[in-house]
Amino acid sequence: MKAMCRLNNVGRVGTAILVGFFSLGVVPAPATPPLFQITIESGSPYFLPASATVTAGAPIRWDNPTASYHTATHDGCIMGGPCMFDSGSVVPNGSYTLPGLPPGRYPYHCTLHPIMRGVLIVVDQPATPSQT
Ligand SMILES: [Cu+2]
Repeated sequence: MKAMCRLNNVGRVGTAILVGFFSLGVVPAPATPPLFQITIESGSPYFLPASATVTAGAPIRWDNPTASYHTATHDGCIMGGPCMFDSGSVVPNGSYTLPGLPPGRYPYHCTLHPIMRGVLIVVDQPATPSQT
């Protein structure tokens, strides 16, 4: 009598599958122009620089080192025009960053202190980056 004893080894189930996450998060995009920084001051001219020429798409950040709340509010927000940005109250030692604006001229003010006024002049990004 022959007894057949078979061992069925169903091993090797562990085929490692590596799922790459390379496609998540790295989106080729045009280089973002460098951040433009504006300082809020308690005295004139209040926004430094008060008249700022900024490249289209460049992030713009207002820093508030003063002891008071301030806003950076596009004039359009209170004049029935398109409201392109409004920081809301920026706390002392806080800041507000605007991701970027299309080309144009954007007068703005502080809603808490209407005497505080500034203007952003947003210009097209140069076709070829200048190297100086
Ligand atoms: Cu203010």
